[in-house]
Amino acid sequence: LFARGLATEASSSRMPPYPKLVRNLEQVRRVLGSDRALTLAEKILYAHLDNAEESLLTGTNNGRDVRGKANLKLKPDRVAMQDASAQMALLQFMSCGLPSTAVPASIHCDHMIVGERGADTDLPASIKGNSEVFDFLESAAKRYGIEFWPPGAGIIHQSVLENYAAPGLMMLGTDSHTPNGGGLGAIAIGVGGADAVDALVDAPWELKAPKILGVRLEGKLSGWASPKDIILSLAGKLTVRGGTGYVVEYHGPGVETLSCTGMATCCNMGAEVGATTSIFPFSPSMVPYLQSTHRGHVAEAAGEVAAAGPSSLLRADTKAEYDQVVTINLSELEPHINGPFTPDFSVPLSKFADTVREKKWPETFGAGLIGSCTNSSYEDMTRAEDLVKQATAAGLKPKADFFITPGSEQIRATLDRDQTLNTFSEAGGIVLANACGPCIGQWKRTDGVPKGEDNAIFTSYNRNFPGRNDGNRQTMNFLASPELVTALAYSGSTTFNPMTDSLTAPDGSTFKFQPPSGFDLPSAGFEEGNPNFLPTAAVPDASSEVIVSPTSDRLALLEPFAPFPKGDLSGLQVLYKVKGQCTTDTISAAGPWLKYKGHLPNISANTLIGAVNAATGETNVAYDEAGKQYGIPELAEAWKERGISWLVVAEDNYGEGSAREHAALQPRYLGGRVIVSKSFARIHETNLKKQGVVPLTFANREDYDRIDACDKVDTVGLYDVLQAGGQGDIKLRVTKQKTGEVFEVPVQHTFSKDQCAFILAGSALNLLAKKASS
Ligand code: MIC
Ligand code: SF4
Repeated sequence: LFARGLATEASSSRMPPYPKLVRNLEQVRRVLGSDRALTLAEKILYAHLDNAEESLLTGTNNGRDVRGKANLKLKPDRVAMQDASAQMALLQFMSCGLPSTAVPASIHCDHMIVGERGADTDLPASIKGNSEVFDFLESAAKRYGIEFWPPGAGIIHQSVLENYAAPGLMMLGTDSHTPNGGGLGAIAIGVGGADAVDALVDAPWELKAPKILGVRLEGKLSGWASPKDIILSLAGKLTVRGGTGYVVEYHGPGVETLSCTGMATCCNMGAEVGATTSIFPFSPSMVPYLQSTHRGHVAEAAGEVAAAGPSSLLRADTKAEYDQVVTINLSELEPHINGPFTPDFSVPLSKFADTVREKKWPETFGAGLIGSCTNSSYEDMTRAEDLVKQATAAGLKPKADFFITPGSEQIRATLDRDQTLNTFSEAGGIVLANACGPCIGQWKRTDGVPKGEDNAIFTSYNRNFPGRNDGNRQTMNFLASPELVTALAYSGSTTFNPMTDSLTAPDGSTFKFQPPSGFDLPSAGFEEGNPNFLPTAAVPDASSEVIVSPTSDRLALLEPFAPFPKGDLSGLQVLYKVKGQCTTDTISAAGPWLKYKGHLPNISANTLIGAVNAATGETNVAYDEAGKQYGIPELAEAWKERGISWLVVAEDNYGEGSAREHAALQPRYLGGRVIVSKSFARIHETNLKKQGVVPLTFANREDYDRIDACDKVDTVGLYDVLQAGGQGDIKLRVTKQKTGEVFEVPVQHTFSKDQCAFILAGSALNLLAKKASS
């Protein structure tokens, strides 16, 4: 073991470089013209450009059309990685041969921890079961000077909010909910491991300049409505694709009425609408939050920067223009429930019971789960506690199982001190480890619901894809605020509306919940908790040996992928034509597969196993040229052995959901060269390019109907486009397997010059390694 310690007020790496950023913003204004009004997101992003002039003036009609056009080359201030994705990120970083990371970085052990019986038993068991991976991460952290938050310390986004996020900071995180940090005014972006490596080696990180979607908040929340309802209702309006290519920027008078942690919840779930990130301007509630999390010095410095008013780095210019604006009146906002199976099916509470009956969803449910990285703030938990106290006073117990996941040791210890956890436990609630647990399929459900049986659960999490929590694709996960999940758990009924309906107490009396009330922040400050959960110091130590055993089934060093051939791709075969939703969970399932996150050959055995066959409606059933039936990864493997490269044909928002780069690495490893879809989710599209897989979209969406499994496909013009740095047209020449008919379909791409270079080199990592050795 090596030194652990909380970074204190003196820690410089937790202070955004304000003087530099303010200077950079002045330069940006010089480049774009001082009369150009900027949004908050633009200010922070552009102030992090490596070369403002080059990024903002190239291909942008002399700076007039930056959004959606410019390729921003950015220098983030820090990187955070979670244990599942950090393995691949570090394996890639290690192959660059540097002694330490170029920017401060942190690793958070959260995804590999199971939720079953409670923290005391689950945590030691999970540490034991994953010791090889945790040891690898800890030794790499020590070697390269990365702060290591051990298992039990908390979930990445909660720890980042409590320690690193700050107004004006720009950070990358290898997890799609990294935008949680926008609740503290940071531009925090979720990326794949290869993108994180750019920042870790000091190479500029590239992002197509996002458009800006303004969300204007008016009024003030009251009663049952909570910050979660802002984003649940917004997700209903925007859908899972509506935020693609946008930063969601909150503004308007309602902002000042929200708690800092409530704003983080809104930003967290911006990932569910596909947004690049979400952000709030510097606002009053950020100050006490920073102070109570030992960063009074950051609050003070940010306050000084923001004092310049709307023209400052930390606020939008008065005349800032948004590409789209959605207005939400908080005073009229109703609680919402989203789901099942997609986070954008949003129903106001008052209509939910009718919807349940109409859709024939189960009228009872088995479990209510609150907490996670999305909703485990002091405010969330004390509001839930208030409801539990009301029900307990009436002699009621939850009818559904009730689980609580604190987001971090700091919040857990504080809630423990203030008796909140005790209130939950006495009511029969089970407090799980400070980790992802059930949110990522690490839930050993013990209530005996058979696999394959329709059933419902309510969570205050952010995701609800099929099979996400308990591995049962029939479990309908409804997303709601922690308050609502708690109240519903007392009825066990999906049609219960705590705002209007009553329950019968054991003494026969009628019980009706009063609207919940809680506290934004603990009046006695936050507790530090178990000192063993504090992070290690960020001092590189070359003597730390990073061990990857050649016989391990959990970790494997990466072999470089072959470079692109000297010409177009020919003789590709369609491995699978996917119907409907295809998330990164579909492409690379989590749950039991999480243990292979550091072992590309082993995890590749789950490739696309959740994907629905467009021809037959079957899941994970593929057919080869002779009609022989396979599982998808098995067919890919068989074709790989025969030297056949393949492609996948898919519908909209392919790769939605997470930052999981395994969803790109695995197809690449198994011989996948092209994904052609109706549209892509942003992080996944970038991940594909970084790993040398070519993402293309149909120029005519109907062409999806013309290509089938086992058809042969050649690219036409792809090689020239790659060589020309992204200029020119691409087509696919399709030869129908059944009839021999040949035709061409036009396709589109979004390659930047740099991305062309990655694809030609075989992967971004190959290119980095080439640059490092030359
Ligand atoms: C998720 O919420 O889906 C995850 C698990 O946190 C993923 C990361 C991963 O798959 O490693 C994410 O959001 O990016
Ligand atoms: Fe963990 Fe769930 Fe948050 Fe992802 S969304 S970081 S799995 S708690």
